[in-house]
Amino acid sequence: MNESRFKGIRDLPSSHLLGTGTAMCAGCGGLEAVHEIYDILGKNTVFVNAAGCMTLLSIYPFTPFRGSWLYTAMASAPAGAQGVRDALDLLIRKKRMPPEEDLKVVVLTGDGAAYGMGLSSTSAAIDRNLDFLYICYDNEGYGNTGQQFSMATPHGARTSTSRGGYPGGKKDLFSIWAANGPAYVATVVGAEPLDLARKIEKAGKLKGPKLILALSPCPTGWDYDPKESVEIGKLAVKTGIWPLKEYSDGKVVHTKRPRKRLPVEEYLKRQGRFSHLFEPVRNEALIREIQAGVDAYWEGIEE
Ligand SMILES: Cc1ncc(C[n+]2csc(CCOP(=O)(O)OP(=O)(O)O)c2C)c(N)n1
Ligand code: SF4
Ligand SMILES: [Mg+2]
Repeated sequence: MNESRFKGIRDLPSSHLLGTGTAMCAGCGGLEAVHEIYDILGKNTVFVNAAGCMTLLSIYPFTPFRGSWLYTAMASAPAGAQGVRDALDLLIRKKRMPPEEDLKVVVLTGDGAAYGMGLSSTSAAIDRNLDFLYICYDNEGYGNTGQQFSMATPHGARTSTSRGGYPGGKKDLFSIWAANGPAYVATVVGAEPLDLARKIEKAGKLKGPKLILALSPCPTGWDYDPKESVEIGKLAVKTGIWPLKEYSDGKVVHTKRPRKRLPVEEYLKRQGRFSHLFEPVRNEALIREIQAGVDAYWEGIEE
C-alpha cells in the first residue's frame, strides 16, 4: 500500500477520524476513489458536498480534509460551488487574498444527486461556465438511505426498491455532460489508479466545468465481501461494462481499452445484487441482454 496516499487523514488528530473510522463501510470503493483524487488535488480545495455516504466523512466541526468543507441540500451542490467561487474571486479582486492562495472548488456528491436531484443546478453551472470540479462517486443507488434505485442503477440490478431487478437502465451522464461542451469529463475507478491520477492531473489544469465520474463498488449496496472491491472495480473495466474514457475539446477518447473483453457475467456473478440472474435458475435472456448492451457500446470503438 502506498502510505503517502493516506497521509492527509493519518496526520490529523484521532478526533478527525470519526467519519472514516466509524461511519463508512469497510471496502468502500467510493472512499478509495476519493482518497486517490484528494491525494492529487491536495489541501488547497473547498469541498461542496450534498447528502450521501461521503457526508459522513465530516462531523462538524471536523473533516478529514485539510481544506474546507461545505454541506448543501441534495439538489444544490453546484449552486453552493458558485457561491464559493464568487466569494474567492471577490476576495482576490479586492486584494484581500493573494491569487496564489486561491482554492479549487470541488463538488462531491453521489449518483443520486449527480444523475437526478442535482442535474438542474449542474446544468445551470455548466451554462455559466463555472470553474469547478464535480466528483461523482457512483455506487449506482441511494446508498446512504439503504440502496434504493437511482438514475444510475444498471438494468437488472436488485435494489431495496427493485427487488426483482431494476427494470430501467443507467442514464448516460458522461454524454449528458459532454453534450453541454464543458472543459472536461472523465470516467474513472479507484481500482485503476494510474488512469485516475492522469485524469485528475489533467482536470486540475483546466478552467471551467469538469466532471469526474467514479464507478464506486459498494459492498453494502451491491452485496459482496468488502475484500472484493478492487477486483470488482477491475472487472468492470475488463468486461467493458465501465468504459474508461475522457472528453475534452469536443472529442471522446477511450483511455484504457480492454484488449479482449471478458464476458460481462464475470462481473455480474460476483455481486449479490445480480444473484437472481444465476440462482435458482440461470436467466439466460437477461444475461444476454446485458451482454448485448455492452457489445453494442463497443461496436465501432474496438479496432
Ligand atoms: C431532498 C432530499 N431528499 C432526500 C434526502 C435523503 N437522503 C440523504 S442521503 C440520500 C441518498 C443519496 O444518494 P447518492 O447521491 O447516490 O449518495 P450515496 O448515498 O449513494 O452516497 C438521500 C435520499 C435528502 N437529504 N434530501
Ligand atoms: S453504503 Fe456503499 S458507498 Fe456508502 S459507505 Fe458503504 S460501501 Fe461506501
Ligand atoms: Mg449513490
